[in-house]
Amino acid sequence: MTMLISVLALTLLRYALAKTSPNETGRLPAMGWSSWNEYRCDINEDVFLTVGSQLVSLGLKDLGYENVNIDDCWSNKTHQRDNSTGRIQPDYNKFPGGIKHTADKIHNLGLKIGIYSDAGTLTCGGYAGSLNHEVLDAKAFAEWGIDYLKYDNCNVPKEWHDDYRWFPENWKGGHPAEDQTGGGPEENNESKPVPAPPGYNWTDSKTYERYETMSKALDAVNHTIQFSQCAWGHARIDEWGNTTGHSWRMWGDIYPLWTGSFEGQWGIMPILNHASFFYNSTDFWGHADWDMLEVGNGNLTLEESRSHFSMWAALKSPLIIGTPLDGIKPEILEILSNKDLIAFNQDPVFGAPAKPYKWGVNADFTWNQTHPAEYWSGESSNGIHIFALNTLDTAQNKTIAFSEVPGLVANTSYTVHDSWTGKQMGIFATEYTTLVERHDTMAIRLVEA
Ligand SMILES: *[C@@H]1O[C@H](CO)[C@@H](O)[C@H](O)[C@H]1NC(C)=O
Ligand SMILES: *[C@@H]1O[C@H](CO)[C@@H](O)[C@H](O)[C@H]1NC(C)=O
Ligand SMILES: *[C@@H]1O[C@H](CO)[C@@H](O)[C@H](O)[C@H]1NC(C)=O
Ligand SMILES: *[C@@H]1O[C@H](CO)[C@@H](O)[C@H](O)[C@H]1NC(C)=O
Ligand SMILES: *[C@@H]1O[C@H](CO)[C@@H](O)[C@H](O)[C@H]1NC(C)=O
Ligand SMILES: *[C@@H]1O[C@H](CO)[C@@H](O)[C@H](O)[C@H]1NC(C)=O
Ligand SMILES: *[C@@H]1O[C@H](CO)[C@@H](O)[C@H](O)[C@H]1NC(C)=O
Ligand SMILES: *[C@@H]1O[C@H](CO)[C@@H](O)[C@H](O)[C@H]1NC(C)=O
Ligand SMILES: *[C@@H]1O[C@H](CO)[C@@H](O)[C@H](O)[C@H]1NC(C)=O
Ligand SMILES: *[C@@H]1O[C@H](CO)[C@@H](O)[C@H](O)[C@H]1NC(C)=O
Ligand SMILES: *[C@@H]1O[C@H](CO)[C@@H](O)[C@H](O)[C@H]1NC(C)=O
Ligand SMILES: CC(=O)N[C@H]1CO[C@H](CO)[C@@H](O)[C@@H]1O
Repeated sequence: MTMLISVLALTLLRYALAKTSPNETGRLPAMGWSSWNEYRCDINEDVFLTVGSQLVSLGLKDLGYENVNIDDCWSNKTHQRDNSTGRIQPDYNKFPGGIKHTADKIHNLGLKIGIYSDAGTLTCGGYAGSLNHEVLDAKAFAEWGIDYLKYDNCNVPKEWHDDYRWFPENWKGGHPAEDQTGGGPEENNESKPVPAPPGYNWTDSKTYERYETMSKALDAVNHTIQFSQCAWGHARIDEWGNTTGHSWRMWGDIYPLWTGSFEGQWGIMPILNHASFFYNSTDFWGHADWDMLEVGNGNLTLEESRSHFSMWAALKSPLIIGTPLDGIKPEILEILSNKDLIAFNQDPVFGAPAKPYKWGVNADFTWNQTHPAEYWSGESSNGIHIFALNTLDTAQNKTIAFSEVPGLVANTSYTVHDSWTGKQMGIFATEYTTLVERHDTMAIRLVEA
């Protein structure tokens, strides 16, 4: 009983810490579509209205993809703010009727609309940022009917630089709980930042202050706006992001590559390697964001797109589609429409993500940007989900030994459902083996037989 009470108290404490919002906004990972990955700055109202109607006609809205998110480059680049009111100005060539006009049309489709700003003086694309204009901009967004804000981290002026810096890309392994100093100096430092002392509380950082200021400005407006904090994992935002917002980016930008990086943007494996260690901060009301989906983009093979989608669903990352819906290939639409994986991502009862229970190619807890953890599992309302990623360049038979999977009970038979085919594969008591293609992921769900 005492045990039960302390567990309850702990649970309540956890939820008391996180930012919660009306209408369950941000309780579950966000789902939607964003213009950045494929359109970059080449956007206009038509892009979003077309996407909106396609989310509906392709059945994606019914699966939960409800946000149509305008990313960078929507505002007036040359004349950023109204001279007398200071209000941020839309680019009227791209949005002839203004943002509210677009928002109203998106709302008429039963969808939500997202916008983008930056916790610096300028956005990454050089448009107006919201630093020192948080209250004004939050009001404008609310008046326009904006439901979701992605808040980026470019062009932070010197006086707002952190005293200590933690950049996830500089972290090279170990156990996160034992590493407050990880990251070390920024590579192109002007100010020679030093690593934080052990036990440093990152809510004392200026990054925290920049994001908290916008968080409070959003709380003060008369419209619920989901807050997606794009601070790239800096200043250990995973330790405090659930108190200021609903999600927080964990790493630099994603790129449609299997492994390695391209011009500072990262492939799927390096991101998943970081996630193999830093998955713990996600629960209801707060989600580590491993960046928008590249499913169907670049040179990712179909198997790689499947792995990308299943692991992002498993991590309970926001699922924000980053591919054009116009002429989307049926096999790509099928991946994005996977009901079993979406159900895991959006489970109303279990908030924790899947966790690695075994690395696979390398010894457990090996930091390796080509071969991250391969075996993951997580509990859901529909059973235990297991994900087995094949990081090797040839097809592999992969075996799930039930005794290794947390939550499975010894000497119990389970019905195995294949999340990709939707088929029941039979009843198994000790293990389940199947062929996993190069860079593909086995995704199964086990229910006691
Ligand atoms: C918010 O994050 C902190 C730090 O990771 C964690 O202790 C707390 O449980 C989280 N709260 C919720 C509701 O997940
Ligand atoms: C607004 O201010 C800018 C810079 O001070 C000036 O160049 C511009 O003429 C002003 N525009 C209007 C409409 O007053
Ligand atoms: C930007 O604002 C200036 C000043 O109001 C205006 O002349 C110009 O047409 C605007 N540009 C766009 C693309 O809206
Ligand atoms: C960091 O400081 C904040 C604000 O004072 C506090 O709520 C939080 O518990 C502290 N975190 C840790 C890990 O001590
Ligand atoms: C906030 O919204 C409510 C409901 O729409 C409305 O009744 C109220 O007047 C609004 N308050 C302000 C300050 O706009
Ligand atoms: C909750 O959702 C309903 C229906 O969409 C909406 O009318 C209402 O304004 C929302 N309330 C808040 C506080 O956002
Ligand atoms: C995740 O959290 C659990 C429970 O608090 C802890 O035992 C484990 O060490 C954490 N793992 C990592 C990688 O931080
Ligand atoms: C895809 O591969 C081709 C040929 O190797 C290369 O030229 C192109 O840049 C790649 N595309 C992406 C998005 O990486
Ligand atoms: C990653 O793991 C592979 C397979 O064990 C190994 O060949 C490679 O050297 C490792 N890379 C690093 C950077 O440790
Ligand atoms: C996988 O297992 C099957 C059945 O035992 C076998 O026929 C096949 O050769 C194996 N494939 C690989 C790549 O090991
Ligand atoms: C599972 O079954 C085996 C063989 O019947 C038996 O030796 C073992 O004790 C059982 N384990 C549990 C936990 O019941
Ligand atoms: C470009 C630059 O100034 N780099 C310096 C960053 O800080 C490290 C450690 O203090 C120096 O070794 C670099 O020269």
